[in-house]
Amino acid sequence: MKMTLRWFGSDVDSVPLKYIRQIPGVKGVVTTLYDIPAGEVWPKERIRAINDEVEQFDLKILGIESVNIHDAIKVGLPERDHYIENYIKTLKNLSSEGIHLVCYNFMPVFDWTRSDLAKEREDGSTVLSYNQDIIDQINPTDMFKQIDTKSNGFVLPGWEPERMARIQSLFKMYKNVDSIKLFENLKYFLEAIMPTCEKYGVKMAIHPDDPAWPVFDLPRIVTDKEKLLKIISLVDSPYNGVTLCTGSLGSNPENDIPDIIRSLGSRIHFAHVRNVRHLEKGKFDEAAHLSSDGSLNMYEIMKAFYDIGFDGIMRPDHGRAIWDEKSMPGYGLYDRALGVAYLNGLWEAIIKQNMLPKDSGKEFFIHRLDKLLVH
Ligand SMILES: [Mn+2]
Repeated sequence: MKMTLRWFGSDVDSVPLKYIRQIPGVKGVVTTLYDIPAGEVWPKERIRAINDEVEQFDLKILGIESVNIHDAIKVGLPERDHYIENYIKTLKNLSSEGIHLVCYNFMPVFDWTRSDLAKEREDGSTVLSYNQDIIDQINPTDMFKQIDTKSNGFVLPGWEPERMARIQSLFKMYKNVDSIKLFENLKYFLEAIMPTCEKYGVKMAIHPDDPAWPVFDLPRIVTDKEKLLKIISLVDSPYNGVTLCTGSLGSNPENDIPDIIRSLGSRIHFAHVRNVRHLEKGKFDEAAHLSSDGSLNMYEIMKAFYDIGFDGIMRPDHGRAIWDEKSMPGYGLYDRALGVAYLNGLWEAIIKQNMLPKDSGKEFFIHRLDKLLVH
């Protein structure tokens, strides 16, 4: 397992690489070229420049989150082939610069959705929160305004102003796209890019929808075990994989996360690990990573990753806002660094517990340790 932190680039992120390097066990970042619109080719020089910047701090770019998918691909418009071609060029450019993991999502119109970006908790920290009753009462444009005014001045991924300016036309575009159509369009996209992924060794990792149910009557197809298994079977290639986001899938209490991890096994290429606190149906707050602070059993989740021999990229996900830090909501340094320390602690304990002499030979354990330990 390789522990990383998400980093949005020095122009955007409040957390400098210098600090990320000082978090114990973090050897890399996952990042993006925030200013390149979906559908355009990422130039090699830009990828090389951000790589050089990260390497100056003894870190590596271990994945991209995200290379966004143009709406024409998700909707299935005739011009999708052009945008798929561009996507393929970007994948080639990334691999030539040594980057072999790409996270993406296939959500119509909105990326993640929350009703509150700074809900105050009893200890004075704030968290992102979701309340279906509030979402049901507002229209998407007002929703954007609300999110924009509470984002501490940061542009949030998936909520870019230029995208939101087109919100009415985006809704129109998706008018005839139901979940069946969305699956078909995803299959078309995957079939087109997989030969390139296989040739250049780029692992694709689709991110679950957040929350894990339809929002504003838009279809959502990355929400539970059944659908995730369907997605990895759309093209049965090891490069067609998943970002296992415990918080997004965990927004629905019916999702059994350890079971989903074991079912997907080696098709999980990227792990987002965080906790959520379930409230009533359709309502949840984000939480600290610690199991007892939320509703998910983080030990069981990390144990499931261990059991599948997970040796991919992991990162803590959204943290609370604590200690008066001002950052993009969910993406401060402090609580995510606490999350890293906690997850690494669980991981070390699980590995060492499973090293106790058993029937398996010493060689097996050394091999497994080398593969699994944070290093
Ligand atoms: Mn996530």
